[in-house]
Amino acid sequence: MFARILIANRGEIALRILRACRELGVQTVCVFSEEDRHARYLTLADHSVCIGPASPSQSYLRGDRIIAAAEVYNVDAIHPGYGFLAENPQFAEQCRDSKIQFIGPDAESMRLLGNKAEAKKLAKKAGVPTVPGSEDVIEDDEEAVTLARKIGYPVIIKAVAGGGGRGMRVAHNEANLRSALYQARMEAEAAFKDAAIYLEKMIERPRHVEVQIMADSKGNTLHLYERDCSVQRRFQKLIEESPSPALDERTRTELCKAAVRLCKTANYVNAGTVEFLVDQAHNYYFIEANTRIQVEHPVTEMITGHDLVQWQLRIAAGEELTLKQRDIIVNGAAIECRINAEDHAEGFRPCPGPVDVLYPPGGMGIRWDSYIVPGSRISPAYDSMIGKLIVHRPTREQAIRTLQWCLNELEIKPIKTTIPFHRAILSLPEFIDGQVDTGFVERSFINPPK
Ligand code: MV4
Repeated sequence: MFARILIANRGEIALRILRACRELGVQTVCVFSEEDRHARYLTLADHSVCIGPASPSQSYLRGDRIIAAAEVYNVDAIHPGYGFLAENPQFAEQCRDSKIQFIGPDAESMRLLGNKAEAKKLAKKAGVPTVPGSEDVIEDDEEAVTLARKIGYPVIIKAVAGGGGRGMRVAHNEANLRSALYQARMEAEAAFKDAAIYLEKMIERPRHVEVQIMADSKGNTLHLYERDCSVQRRFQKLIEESPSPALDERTRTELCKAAVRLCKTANYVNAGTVEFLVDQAHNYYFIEANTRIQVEHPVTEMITGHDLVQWQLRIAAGEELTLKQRDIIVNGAAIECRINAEDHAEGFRPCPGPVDVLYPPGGMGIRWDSYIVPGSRISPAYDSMIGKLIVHRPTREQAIRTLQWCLNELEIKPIKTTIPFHRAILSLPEFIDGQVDTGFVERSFINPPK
């Protein structure tokens, strides 16, 4: 195992990684921006280093400064967390050049899966179902028009360098499609410096189901079942759960096996997620792969009892996965609510500010993953997540019931939070019945009168 690692992130995931290090007896170096100077989790690290001003482009995205800090403190490895540099193949390469182990996949598989058209080709090669659409990048508009006629409208244009919903456009007819192609290329060029796009048939009312993968460098690839993240708004996930209430046993087994095949074909190492759309008829289609630990990993940890961040460190240190697929057993149901500093009544407007009162719930099977303490401030410079409340119970019904109690108990003052939103969602019959798709929040959320 490593003697010392650097944590190249902030907030709850920095603390989550720090805790995993403590369990493994690994020393920690935590980088921080001037804005995060007084964050309480920094006092728990063995060393902490300021790497620049609040703006991520001048601190948490500065790979050069992070590697400089890593060299000064003589660390063995860097954990990138999620966001920031976590899926940047250039940064993974710079770590390798500096003889520092990047805790994640290598730059090559990151680059391959980061290119959505290449990832889709790989899925086909691995025998994983994909959405009908272009075999490759769309070069000219007539090709797109012909293809759309064949597969039928509506179609979606996606940026090859996109992901997570960024750079997507829907076209309902031919006239739409021509202007959408032009706009999509312009947007993709501006956002990703890569105008390449591809085309897919639009799956109507899909569910978002993703499979957690763990793979070591000795050729062992396991899945830790799925998470259902259909409760989201504008590609921001709000509630995640495992197991998915929408899958039958046969579909679940197939989907998880498909995700393992894809990762084996990519020679993927470390923790990863394979994302699928599941339609109303239970057909599943690969859409993209994420090469990082995800925000919602705790629901998988709770139902399987395995610590994903500890395994990330062990795998990066060259250890073999001692777990076998038959050791991964689903126990009960877990649901996570993301508690954000946002006003849902005002279109989820961010509401940063001070936290004077914080009273988190607790107890058996109840987990509060947060970096916030009374006296903290939610900064407008970063995302608005305050913490994650996760409940694990023998059944989904019990998990929902306990979550309601926990949301009543959780007190965060004086800022506005998404606690009331979660209480409302958890009482809706569609959610209770597990009948939600990715349009659920937009459809059912009626703004309360002011
Ligand atoms: C789609 C789709 C429907 N049909 N692709 C959005 C995020 C990105 N990961 C892929 N996304 C979608 N791709 C086809 N062919 C609908 C979505 C989508 C979505 C997917 C996952 C979670 C939430 C979503 C919300 C809106 C649209």
